[in-house]
Amino acid sequence: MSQAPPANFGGLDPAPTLQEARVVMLPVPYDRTASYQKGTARGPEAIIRASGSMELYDDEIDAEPYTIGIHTAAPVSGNDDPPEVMVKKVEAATAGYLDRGKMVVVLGGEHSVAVGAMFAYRRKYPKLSIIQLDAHGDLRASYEGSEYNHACAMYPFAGTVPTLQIGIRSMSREEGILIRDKGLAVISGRDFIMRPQAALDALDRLTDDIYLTIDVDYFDPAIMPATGTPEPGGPGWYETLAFIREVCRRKRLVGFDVNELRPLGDDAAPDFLTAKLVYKVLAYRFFAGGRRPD
Ligand SMILES: [Mn+2]
Repeated sequence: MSQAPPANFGGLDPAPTLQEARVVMLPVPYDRTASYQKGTARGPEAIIRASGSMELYDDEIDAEPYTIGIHTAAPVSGNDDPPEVMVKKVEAATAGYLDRGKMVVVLGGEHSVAVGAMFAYRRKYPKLSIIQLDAHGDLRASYEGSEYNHACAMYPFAGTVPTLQIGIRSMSREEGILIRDKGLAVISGRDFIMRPQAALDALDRLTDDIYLTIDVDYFDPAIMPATGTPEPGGPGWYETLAFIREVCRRKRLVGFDVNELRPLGDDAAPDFLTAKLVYKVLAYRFFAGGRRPD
């Protein structure tokens, strides 16, 4: 048995300090409001563990993205906190790192871990737009007694900032009405797969500063079975990467989160997919967009 890599994103040795890092990984091991299956609280740890066995060289873009400096922070919040407290803690932590000039990458946890991060980013970037990759609309005003339930993650932002929701293929009737009434930009899983150009055209409706929130149930369950509420008919790996790369080329990706990984334990492939997804987003943001790593 070889020695386990250090417990930070990328298994970096030595682990970059906050001072020398451009990017901060912020684990939020939280699944208190999960409605179907618990277990996403173990997501951050599984992502970090898998990332320690990942190649740090990106062959697609011929770069080593970890050289920007990736600092893994201590976890914020946990299931002892009610959702509104968790959201506040994530918002405060995110705002603190943003003030120090860092890009914060929240690792969930259920999708509600993104809400506090998006509040903090919106304050830092007043012209923020949000792109959501997800199977579900997450547009409920409240669910099971809380407005911070994972099924409500996008409600505070939809219609308030420009949004683009991609991969959506499951929603309530009320969410469907909201989408029509507010004229929200929503591209279903089917449309994204059949007409990827439609998603690229929709980018024109967004501002330049983009926040990306990725619920892994966006992906087809064939490659991402490890999530609490899987939905058939999701996009695959390469078409998703191509889209994210194009977002980074056309816009300024200011931050992102990845959430809803529910580790299976005996199948590590989804953990590796999620870790690599995080690393690919960093690769595109800092090395493939024709922009300097600022
Ligand atoms: Mn979601």
